[in-house]
Amino acid sequence: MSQRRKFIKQSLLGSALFIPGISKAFTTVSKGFSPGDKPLILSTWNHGMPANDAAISKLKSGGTILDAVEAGVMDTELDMNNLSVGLQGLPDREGITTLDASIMTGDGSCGSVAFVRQVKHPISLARAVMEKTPHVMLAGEGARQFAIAEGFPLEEEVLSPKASEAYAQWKKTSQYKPVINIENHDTIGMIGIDANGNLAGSCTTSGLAYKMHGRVGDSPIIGAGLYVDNEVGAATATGLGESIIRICGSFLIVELMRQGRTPQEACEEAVKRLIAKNRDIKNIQAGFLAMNKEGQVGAYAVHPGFNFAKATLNENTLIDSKSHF
Ligand code: SD4
Repeated sequence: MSQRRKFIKQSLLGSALFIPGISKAFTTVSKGFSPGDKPLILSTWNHGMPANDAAISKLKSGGTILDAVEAGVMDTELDMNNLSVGLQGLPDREGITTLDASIMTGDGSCGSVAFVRQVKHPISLARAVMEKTPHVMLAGEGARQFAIAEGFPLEEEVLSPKASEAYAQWKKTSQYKPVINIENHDTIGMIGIDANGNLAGSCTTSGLAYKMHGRVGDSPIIGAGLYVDNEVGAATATGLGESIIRICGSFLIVELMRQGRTPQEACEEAVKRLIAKNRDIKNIQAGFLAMNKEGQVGAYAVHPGFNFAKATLNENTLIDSKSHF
């Protein structure tokens, strides 16, 4: 039996061995989850179900794990019933929908766009930033110019009927209180691993409803909304972006896993840290989703209501996350 297998077996028996220097190769099995399947795709909220299906079908048709996490969230970006992702998402205070997205692979390649308008698939624009520029992040008008140069069609800037109705309602009081859903629909973050252990992730959102014009959340910030490292695992976040940026949430989780925590333990520690670093936690929802390179899974949120979808080649399941409160 290899050293690693021996270690996992011991971990399952409840031992908490920590071997400095070589610990990163050894991870314990997440409590409550069976040891990993590969390939595996995880994504946030109910809309993760159809997104996972799209990602898995991309893998089945020969796509890479990067192709899969892009195709998966593109499905959500087109969902007219989704008011938190894509151009049909709820607008900012000025009535303009602006989008944030990021994409990353386990070798450290990453790209993102922030505060971008009129682009139907910001995740694909983020991928183009990653693959075709020397940069990691493009924002606002520059991102839009890059989209034009790359041949992305620009959409007409009109709110979807549902967003328009909600905005009209909001304008009656125009209360400056960023709205974060604690129900089961919001930003999509997706992380995945292929059969060979290559990881990738994606995250895309229209951000907080009725945010200030120009506000950027955690989703396009590498290390906050998304982080992926083939040596360790991957994490993504949803919820109030400001609270997640403050703790570099996704990077924190990957680093905790590198130090030997399970994905579940790492997500719980990140929520603890977030609670410690943010005031008014009653009104802040944030949720984290992680996997390690063994394909073991963790999820945890500040408040109840967060769920995620977990898909293998044969099965796609919606799972409720545990929460601190
Ligand atoms: C943001 N994190 O822009 C996103 C919004 C979100 O659940 O995930 N809401 O802050």
